Amino acid sequence: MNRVTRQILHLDLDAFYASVETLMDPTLEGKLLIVAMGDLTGRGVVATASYPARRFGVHSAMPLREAVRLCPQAVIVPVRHSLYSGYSERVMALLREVSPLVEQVSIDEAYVEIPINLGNAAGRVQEIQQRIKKELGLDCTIAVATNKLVSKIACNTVKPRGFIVVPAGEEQAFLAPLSIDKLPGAGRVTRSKLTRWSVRTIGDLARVPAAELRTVFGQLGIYLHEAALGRDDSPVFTETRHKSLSAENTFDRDTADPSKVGALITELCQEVSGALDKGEFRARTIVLKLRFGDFTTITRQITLKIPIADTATILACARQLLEDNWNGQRPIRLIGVGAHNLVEASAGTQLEFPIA
Ligand code: DCP
Ligand code: MG
Repeated sequence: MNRVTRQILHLDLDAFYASVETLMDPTLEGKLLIVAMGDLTGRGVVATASYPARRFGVHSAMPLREAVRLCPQAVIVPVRHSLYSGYSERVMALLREVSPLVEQVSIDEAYVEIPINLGNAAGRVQEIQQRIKKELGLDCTIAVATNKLVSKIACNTVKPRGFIVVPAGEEQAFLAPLSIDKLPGAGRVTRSKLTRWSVRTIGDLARVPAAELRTVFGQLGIYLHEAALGRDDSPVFTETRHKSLSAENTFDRDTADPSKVGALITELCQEVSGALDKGEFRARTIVLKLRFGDFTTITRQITLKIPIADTATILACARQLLEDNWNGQRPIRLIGVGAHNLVEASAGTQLEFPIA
């Protein structure tokens, strides 16, 4: 098989928001700590919890009320996004010192492609972990594997303060004993369909014939088969390969008023369109982000055959996504519109509104 062997590092900071809050107030060290969004008296939602608090069953996205019931002694502090962004940027800058091929995937998570000929890769990677601790005061977990999928899964198996290398050729064997819910993309619905083959582990999934998975799941089936074998060829997207633009805004008060929702979406689409024009970009993918009153957040996207930049088409995409994902009644707190998969303006012309 003609596979390029790569070394991909996946880094994820441990209990990120809680760790930053502890840096700000060292008396929180080792405490039962919950960082919460929204109303701290009960209507809020848990953003994250310190590892000691997790032992009580507290986890991200849990209603705060429930978290307080499980762990009444916990100290609760509100989220401070701008503070965490600063730390996030410093971590990413440090990673870029190691390799220019850094793909940030969330506020506290990144993939780094390490040069294949880098001597003593394991030692170098552990150095990064130590530097993040020493220079920024933060704990993180790092995994290295030959692809993004395996490094991400591996990282989650050794949290917190973990370090793991999955050697080339051992991907499938490494994944085999892990529960199927560790596989990104195998959500609740997919997992329930997989019970027909009695799939409980990733190894069980690897034994299901690819053709059967394909019949039941289509494209997703092909992914599931490849993933279970520990294969993933997806590239590490760096800034230049993966530009995106977005605009978002929060309502003063959660609303289900269609005219207010429509007006904000129009405004955001105009903003994104203006930014695309300015950078002489066009976008292949339009993303709508909705955060509802209970802080549940969804992002949905439409990918177009031809890249676009004009407000009318961006708006048509955003409205379609809204129609498909909002019942017109659930109060909305925040709306975001994003343009992803950007190309230079000269690379495509707008002819129509074709949805892939
Ligand atoms: N976050 C959030 N709401 C969620 C999930 C996460 O606000 N539903 C925020 C708080 C987290 C940060 O994003 O600190 C990073 O998310 P992670 O999933 O990486 O969680 P942690 O870093 O807190 O813990 P872990 O050690 O499991 O990575
Ligand atoms: Mg994390």
